[in-house]
Amino acid sequence: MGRFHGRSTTVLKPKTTQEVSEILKWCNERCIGVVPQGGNTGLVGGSVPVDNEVILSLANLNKVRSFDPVSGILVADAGCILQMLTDYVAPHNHIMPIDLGAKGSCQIGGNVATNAGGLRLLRYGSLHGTVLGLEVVLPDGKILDQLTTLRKDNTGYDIKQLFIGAEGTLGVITGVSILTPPAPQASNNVILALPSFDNVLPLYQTVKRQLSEILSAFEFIDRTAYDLAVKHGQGRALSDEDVEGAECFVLVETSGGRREHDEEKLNDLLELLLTADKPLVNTGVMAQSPAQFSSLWALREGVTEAVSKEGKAYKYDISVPLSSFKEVVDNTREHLLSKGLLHDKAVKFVLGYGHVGDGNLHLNIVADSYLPEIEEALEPYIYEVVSSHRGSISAEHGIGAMKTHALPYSKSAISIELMKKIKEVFDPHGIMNPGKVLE
Ligand code: FAD
Ligand code: 2HG
Ligand code: ZN
Repeated sequence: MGRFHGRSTTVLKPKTTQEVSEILKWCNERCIGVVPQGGNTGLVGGSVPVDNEVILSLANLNKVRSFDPVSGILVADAGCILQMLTDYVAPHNHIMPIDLGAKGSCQIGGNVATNAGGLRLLRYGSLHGTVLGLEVVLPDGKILDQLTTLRKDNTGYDIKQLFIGAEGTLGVITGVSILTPPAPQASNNVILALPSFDNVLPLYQTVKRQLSEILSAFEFIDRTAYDLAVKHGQGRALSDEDVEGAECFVLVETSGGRREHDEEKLNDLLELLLTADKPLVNTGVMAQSPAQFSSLWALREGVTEAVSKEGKAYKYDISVPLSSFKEVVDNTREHLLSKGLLHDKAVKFVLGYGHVGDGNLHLNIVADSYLPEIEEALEPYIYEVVSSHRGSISAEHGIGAMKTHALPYSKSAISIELMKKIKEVFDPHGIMNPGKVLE
């Protein structure tokens, strides 16, 4: 993101869990801070040092340990890249339960450490459910082996859950055991152009009702996000006719057992939508080939990349009620306008996109450069809006270095006190990813 910088001089790239253990033991004895680094794709500065910590890269811990094609349980080193694991399980007709735009660079350990959500959460749930076990090196060098492959294990506190989403502040994840679902026999997608954001909620209800068990994604991009994706070559643009009058777009994906059955359901849905007295959508473009399927996805997945090509982005990854997605984006735009910061005055675009099915809005503010006056206009303004909805200031990207000061907007004083006590138990010398999550 070009927003966070440290001044570390040392990157260590261990090849084994034992080496990770020796590094942490050595650093712990000398109270030297350590920043675990996966694919470095995180969006809140979590993998970047704040000072001169040692960077511990997991890139060389990158082997699959085992895969059971019957249960679908995969055990892999934390440094395995997500796309590599997807390719590994594909010939066995399985898929990873998580998918995200950064799949070509992010690592499974980084995904677990951030509890990444992504594009398949609607169907396969969060990593808190699909991760069955972890191997973690604790700050004092002890190796916590909880790398089980059990579906059921109610033997007291489930300690591995604490590391899922801890962003490297409690220990270094070195191995992950994860349940991979069977690959759907048929996948399809369609992009729907909507005349108004007000139609998104009724559309979601209709789509859920019509597609039921085959619905696997329901993703939203507003017009600004779509235009930026197209401008920066993400996916293939729809025709002028298809986008005319569209205020926003929804990408619907189906994953089912039989192509004809799923296509029939999708076609019925489109017919219902387009022939209604007051149609919820202007038009719908259904993928006709695997290439088009990927291209439609690229329009949605490519927004982050398009935004970073356009300028410097302030990213707010928030959970708010679905009904207020547009209001939050529009009000932020108005707010920046009232401060004289919009358009030729530093901020170029305010856009919204995200995971409708998960109630997760990505509010991005794109500027020519990072400026203190923009940040002052955005914070605490946005956090107060989120808090007024009893929402979350970080739906899926984590707290990292970016949001430590804002944690009280989403967590009570008692929760933060307990988090600090947990941190103290695992990491009394405070060497693990200092300055992240907790101030
Ligand atoms: P890094 O960025 O290297 O690290 C992230 C955090 O985890 C840091 O705090 C780091 O210290 C810690 N960490 C990394 N590895 C370990 C380890 N082995 N043990 C302990 N701690 C560790 N996120 C979503 O939730 N959903 C999305 O849809 C999504 N899409 C994205 C799309 C793009 C194009 C990009 C660039 C990012 C996206 N993200 C998304 C952000 C997401 O958090 C990361 O992509 C991913 O989960 C981080 O993995 P990583 O290996 O790059 O971790
Ligand atoms: C997505 O859903 C990611 O595309 C990234 O979570 C969101 O860049 C962002 O703000
Ligand atoms: Zn997201």
